[in-house]
Amino acid sequence: MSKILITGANGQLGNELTAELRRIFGNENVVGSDINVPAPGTESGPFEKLDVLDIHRYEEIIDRYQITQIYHLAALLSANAEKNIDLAWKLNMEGLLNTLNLANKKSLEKVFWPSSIAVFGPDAQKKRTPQQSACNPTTVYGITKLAGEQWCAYYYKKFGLDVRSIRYPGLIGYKSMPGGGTTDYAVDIYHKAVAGEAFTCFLEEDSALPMMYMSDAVKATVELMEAPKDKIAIRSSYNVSAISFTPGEIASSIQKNIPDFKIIYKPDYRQDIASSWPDSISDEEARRDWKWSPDYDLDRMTSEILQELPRFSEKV
Ligand code: AKB
Repeated sequence: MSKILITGANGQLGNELTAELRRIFGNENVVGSDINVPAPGTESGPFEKLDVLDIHRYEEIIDRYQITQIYHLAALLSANAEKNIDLAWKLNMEGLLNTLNLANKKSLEKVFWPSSIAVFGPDAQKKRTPQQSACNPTTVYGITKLAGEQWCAYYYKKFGLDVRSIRYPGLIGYKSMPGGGTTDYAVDIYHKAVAGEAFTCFLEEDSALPMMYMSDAVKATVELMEAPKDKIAIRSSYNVSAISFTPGEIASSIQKNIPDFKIIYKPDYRQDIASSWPDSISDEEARRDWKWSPDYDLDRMTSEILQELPRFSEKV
């Protein structure tokens, strides 16, 4: 029986991935952990406060619950990382190395670690960026993700550790708020739209970025982790793609449902981060190796979020 530990379980992805893994493996077999403790009574399974830089506590939790798999999600995202480069390097790198070392020491079955489209820099092919395009990131977050990918590949080659990874695009969901990413405007915009307010966008109207609806991101993660080991040809991290849109296009998609919704453009430092990333991604390898295929396009995602967000906000 698999016993799973998720770090960063209170984050945007962690929250929804924890719920899905508990649905699949049973509540008691999925241990959530985060530096921030959830509100009392909101957890559906075991939860531990954990700073992934505290390797002794990390090891103690693995031992106590007899963990067999780790989903290591705790990290600083791109915009926050630019504001605190030392912490970004420390948390993103040491957190990953603690995870890989402990997984190796305890001979764990599998590890999942999220990389990002941020591994690409301005010299990568802009449209339908291939898996093997130049990786010369110009953000500290991208540098940590690129180094992390190389560490994952190293631990697989050197120690046979079964580490699997996805280069996530911007993730969009309505069940929890993201923190400190460049693509997060595409989450905030829906909150303003349902509140009947105008949205001030920190990116330019035509700044295209690769994006993905949260249920596709959770599906991709579970499918990658459940795929047979011999199908995982890429041990750094897989490109995955779903949707690509600009702030102007997401605003138009919202206006199909809320015609008087307004967007105002006030680009800030995050525009430089966005401009250094691809517009869209090619994910041939993920489609070939573990049959990846997304379910949501922009309009389907927009209608679902606009319908579900008010109901969800009432419940919490
Ligand atoms: C961010 O904007 O930092 C993240 C990412 C693309 O990895 N959502």
